[in-house]
Amino acid sequence: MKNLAKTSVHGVFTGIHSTFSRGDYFSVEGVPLAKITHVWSKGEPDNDQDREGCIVMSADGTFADKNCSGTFPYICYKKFSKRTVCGTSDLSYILDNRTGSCYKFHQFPRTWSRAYMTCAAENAYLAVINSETEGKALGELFLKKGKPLPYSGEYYWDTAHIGFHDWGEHGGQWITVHGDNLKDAGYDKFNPGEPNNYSIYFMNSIMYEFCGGITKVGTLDDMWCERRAQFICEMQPEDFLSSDED
Ligand SMILES: [Ca+2]
Ligand SMILES: [Ca+2]
Repeated sequence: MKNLAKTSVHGVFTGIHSTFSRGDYFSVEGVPLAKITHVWSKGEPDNDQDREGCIVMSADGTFADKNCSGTFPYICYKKFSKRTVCGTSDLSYILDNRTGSCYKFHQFPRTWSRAYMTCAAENAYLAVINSETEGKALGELFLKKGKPLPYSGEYYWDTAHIGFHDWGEHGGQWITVHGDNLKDAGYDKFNPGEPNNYSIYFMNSIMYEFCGGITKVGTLDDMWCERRAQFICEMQPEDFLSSDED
């Protein structure tokens, strides 16, 4: 980490924080700071304005406490483990032989952009439907894996986020996260009456439906990006296989 931190003049976030009890630092794995070799930067830790609960490693390798809401580069690490046919150690990704893609159904509802980020963090992407077969397969996956959510305004309960979006000027131009329009991507079958761009007044502004979703019968719907929904990530096993042959 010291070597990597050298490249950032502002330092990098470590996984050491005191979220649970201010001033009592532990790593994300639960190791107390006392058991981690460290040297504090000059004048640190100062818990400036009583708002600092995360540790940043400076370019010289010393530690400073900082506001967790601050913006710093960060380093991810992952233990090496055996990968499945999908190219990931995440056993929730299942290969569907009908489409040749691997999918993971996320039951924890998120907004569209958080769902997008979650898939990216798993080395996948918000599912893109490329054929009638894939539309059907994802509808079935939703039907099978979808979890009943509380019937409230906070969640979609019959639509899941997938990877298309009304980009740019928000003029009803539906584009996948890979940049194709739906027809070119291979599937543009909206649910009857959709896309309807249903609008409501929300937090002092009008909210329109600029994000893409799928129903349990595999048809498409336009949805509010900010309302949380379950979602589907997709990854291509070929990416893993071909990179392995190189
Ligand atoms: Ca696909
Ligand atoms: Ca709609």
